[in-house]
Amino acid sequence: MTSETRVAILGVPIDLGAGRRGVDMGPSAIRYAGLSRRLHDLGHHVVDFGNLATPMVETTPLPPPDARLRYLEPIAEVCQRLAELVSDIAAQAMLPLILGGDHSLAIGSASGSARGRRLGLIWIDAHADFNDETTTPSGNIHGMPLAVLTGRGHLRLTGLAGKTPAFDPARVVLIAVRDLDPLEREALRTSAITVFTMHEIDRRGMAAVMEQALTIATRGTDGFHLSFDLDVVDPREAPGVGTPVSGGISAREAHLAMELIAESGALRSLDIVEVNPILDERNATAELAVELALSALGKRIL
Ligand code: HAR
Ligand code: MN
Ligand code: MN
Ligand code: MN
Repeated sequence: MTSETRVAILGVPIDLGAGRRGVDMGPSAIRYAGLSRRLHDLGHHVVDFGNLATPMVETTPLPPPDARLRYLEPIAEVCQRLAELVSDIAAQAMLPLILGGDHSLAIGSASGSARGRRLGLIWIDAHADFNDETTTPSGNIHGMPLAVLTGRGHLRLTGLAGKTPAFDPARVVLIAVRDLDPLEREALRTSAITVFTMHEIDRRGMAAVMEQALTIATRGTDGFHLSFDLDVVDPREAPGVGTPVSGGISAREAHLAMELIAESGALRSLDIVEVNPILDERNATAELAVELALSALGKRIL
């Protein structure tokens, strides 16, 4: 029923890009929820590549209090290795499934996936992650990956796809955003990225929004990368995330989005990020992450 995909799981236990600890344990929690076995039961061929080696906060020099790009060097180094690995996996006709970890890792995963091909980008997140060092209120790099991937940011980060920008903003869609910083908002308004805020989802429904998003991300491309931040789901259903924001999409709406993504047949790689087991309730958010990955990879009720 489900067409078999060769899925390559890769964990990136990093939390240097976030302002709060704990998302480094996300890959373990998602694996513990049965990701590999359940993908296999769905009919896929699954290879778990384990975790990328990542530095931890305790053994990394603390950035100065006024840093605008906190932990730039270690994050850039991790993202560079991640980009190589994802690019190699994709070249072997496998679909990379990257487990986070904070969202800064998408700089590496999405860049690696976009090497040598023209991909669209679908970003499902409560946040826009569109800050740079001049607009960030926090200096946290997990608030910057979408800016970097569309060509705005530090040179250590913007070139990892072997081209800048890694993604043409006209082929990038941001979905279910509801928390923007003032300068980030201005940058987003003047960019060519298509933004569907919570307002559009409430008004038009997830199905209509996703249909349009998929058209944008696939027109003239070789498929798309999906970056899915669990904080997009309302904290009542996904409490275990680094930066919860109320007023999010329901778990059902998230499933619908994933099911339409699977139906498109154009998904080339995906990130599942920002799961924070410290704040979770009996691993419910990690279990939701697994369910959503299954939907994105073809799980159907009937
Ligand atoms: N916009 C804020 C900042 O730049 C918060 C970013 C939070 N990011 C994530 N990823 N959790 O979406 O600091
Ligand atoms: Mn098998
Ligand atoms: Mn994010
Ligand atoms: Mn977010």
